[in-house]
Amino acid sequence: MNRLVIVSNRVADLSSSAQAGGLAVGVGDALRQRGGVWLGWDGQTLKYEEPPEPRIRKIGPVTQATIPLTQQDYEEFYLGFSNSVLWPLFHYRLDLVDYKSDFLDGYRRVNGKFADALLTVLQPDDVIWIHDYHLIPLASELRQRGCTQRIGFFLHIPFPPPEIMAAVPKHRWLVESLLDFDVIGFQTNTDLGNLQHYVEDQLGYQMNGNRIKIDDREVIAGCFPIGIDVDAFNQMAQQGNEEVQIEMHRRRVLGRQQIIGVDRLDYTKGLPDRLRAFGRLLELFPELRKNVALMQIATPTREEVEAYVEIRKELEALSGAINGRFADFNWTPVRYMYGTVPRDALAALFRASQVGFVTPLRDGMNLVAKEYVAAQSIDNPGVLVLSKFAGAAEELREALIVNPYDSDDMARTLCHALTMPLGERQERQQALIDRIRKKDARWWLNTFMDALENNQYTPANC
Ligand code: GDG
Repeated sequence: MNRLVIVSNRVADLSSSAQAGGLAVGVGDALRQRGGVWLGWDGQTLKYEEPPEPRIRKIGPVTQATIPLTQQDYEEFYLGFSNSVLWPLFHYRLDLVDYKSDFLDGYRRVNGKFADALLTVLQPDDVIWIHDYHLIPLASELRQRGCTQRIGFFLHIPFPPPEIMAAVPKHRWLVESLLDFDVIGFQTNTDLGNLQHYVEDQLGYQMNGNRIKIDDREVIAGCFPIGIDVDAFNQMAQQGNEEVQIEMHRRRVLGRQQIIGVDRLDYTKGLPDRLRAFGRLLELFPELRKNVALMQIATPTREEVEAYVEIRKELEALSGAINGRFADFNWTPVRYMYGTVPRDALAALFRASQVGFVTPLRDGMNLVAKEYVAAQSIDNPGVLVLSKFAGAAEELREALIVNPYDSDDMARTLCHALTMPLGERQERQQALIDRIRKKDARWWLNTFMDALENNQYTPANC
């Protein structure tokens, strides 16, 4: 088996249980299974350039190789082009794009820096798997430096339609760079279709099945929905967490149900709309007041980008307004927490909540939806309420699917979920757990590796 070298913007601390972020969870699960090297930014910003050699640290079967960035890199590449241009744009939020030409220079420069660092650790038989929107030009940078290994790319976030892509400055260059990979992986068929439209209509290439012919090369473009380690998460949920158990017991005595939401505090996750829908539930169904609460955990992220500061203020105001309007001396309708919770407590909270409320306005996949399903017991499962704009909705068809822009639809669906009979809950749970088991973390790794190492890809898998 070839050595696997993974590259992503950040390298997660595999020894910590408080990781927040889907890429860290997904890639961490995959690397623990197969072993290999993981190269990325160490999170440090320096005033001066350092030599390209990364710092090496071994954790079990994984070698972590990390590099620092300069303050300028951080501002232009990370906060700038990656998170103020590509992130909003790929999530269909043209209104939030904040572009400056320095950002693009920084984006190119840092991709070159990643290529230089990678070359110092690469061996001839390695296979390279690059992750996410920060590193789209990396294959092209590596090829320019003579790298001949197979290189794959997985996009964790949506790939927008050509009309939206056209708003990225130098979008043609960006998509041409994407085609320098040997395998390009997307979360959903919608994303894959959007790439196909772009390459056929804008670049004039033909996609035959899942292959795009470019001169004498062939690129595989496929759909590889990311999965989780279902058993490990279920076990964590079963083992429980003492504080969560006590809290659950208290709620049982009071006959109260809990709706749970867990997200990075990102404007793509639809948090204000979610809180408004919960407020609408209490308005439309007064009999539910004092019988249900929403627990929303919002994990800090990208706090230096202005749009994130705004949404935090908005959420604090909204949760305050709902509580001010509906709370009683012995009932708080919204429990809003801005912080990070250990993963085992999260798993136990999912299991102890009657509804998983996952309503992004746009999301590549959304692992929280899969984790909520994995955490349930089949004896008395909760109900997943899922936005139709999450990539996960393409697979998880037995969830209650909602339009996150329609508060009344969400409120009624929440009421349906809270009152659903046991038999129907069990049927839905069984179907959902079968789906996430079939396409779990191992499936994701193996199907991608099959395409990358063996040039094999069967779209029927999707
Ligand atoms: C990107 C794409 C795609 C959250 N809060 C805490 C915590 N988390 C964990 C969750 C979950 C992960 O972070 C979040 O993953 P998501 O998939 O929901 O979302 P993104 O971070 O936006 O991930 C997404 C993903 O990449 C994978 O490809 O699904 O569409 O946007 O695992 O449980 N974990 C802990 N404490 C928290 O407070 N421990």
